[in-house]
Amino acid sequence: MKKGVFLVLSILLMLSCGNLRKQTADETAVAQPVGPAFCADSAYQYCQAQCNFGPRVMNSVAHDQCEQWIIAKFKSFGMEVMAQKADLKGYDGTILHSTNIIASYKPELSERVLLCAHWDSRPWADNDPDEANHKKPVMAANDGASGVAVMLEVARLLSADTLGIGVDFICFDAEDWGVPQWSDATDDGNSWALGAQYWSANLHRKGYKPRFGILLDMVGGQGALFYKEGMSLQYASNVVDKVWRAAQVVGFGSLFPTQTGGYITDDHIPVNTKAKIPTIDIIPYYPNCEQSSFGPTWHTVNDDMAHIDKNTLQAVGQTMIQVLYSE
Ligand code: AHN
Ligand code: ZN
Repeated sequence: MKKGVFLVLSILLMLSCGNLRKQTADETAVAQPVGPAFCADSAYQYCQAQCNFGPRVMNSVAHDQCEQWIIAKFKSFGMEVMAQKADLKGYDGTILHSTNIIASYKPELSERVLLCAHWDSRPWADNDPDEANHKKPVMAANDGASGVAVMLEVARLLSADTLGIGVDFICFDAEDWGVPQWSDATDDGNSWALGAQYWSANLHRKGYKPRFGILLDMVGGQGALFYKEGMSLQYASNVVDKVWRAAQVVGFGSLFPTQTGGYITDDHIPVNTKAKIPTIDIIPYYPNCEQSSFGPTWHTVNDDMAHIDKNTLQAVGQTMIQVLYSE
């Protein structure tokens, strides 16, 4: 009898312990960082290398030289690279000789993720505090080079490691020929993201259908905070949740506030509406910046390497690694 009671108690204890352990495991089942370490020094150098060509303004020599450099770089990491050329018409009638650069990791796999960024520089620093700069080109270290730099570093890491899904890196051209503030033309939003608009209507592969897309826009600025972007929440809230959770897991939650920032017309809009790929925009939001909610250097002559922060590149880059290696 005594033995029987002990047995029952033991079983109850075991069950409760098992149960307890399981609950504890669930509650503390905090995801761990996965994948290789993102190297911000390397990404910084890729940013610098693009800037060394000068502003990569449409129809310029620097633009074409940088195009060849980006293509060669992705190829050196073993990616399959496609250059999608198109002559696009700017708001002012200028014919823009545009190239969307598409680099693919494991192109044979059907399960894929899309990373994208624009690579062209804005021809006019029309948001500069000094009006004398309004028609000068933007170096675009942040607004252009940073997104490509993060993608190149991710590509470098993939080439040295292995991942069970395919990844496409698309460098969109002609994003930043949007109606300048000094122009009389009306800005209906359509003058921006011309390369992304073209690609979304002319996919590089028939039936291309990645699981989701992530646009990297201005991901290297000092003091950048990546609030959730409003259009991304409307089109792909599950992707926003996934990315913001990943940022937290890799220790950069403080750079990814969970509140909503702005509602931005950017390359991800045609990718969502025309290509029907759920795609989010990682773009900074500065709630207290007088110059611009995109930050103090946005569309100014100060968008240069002196205002790039390796910590910002690290936060976004390691978050991308976390997202990809968690798929
Ligand atoms: C708007 O100004 C509404 N969108 C700007 C998108 C952009 C320009 N991203 C970088 N440069
Ligand atoms: Zn811009």
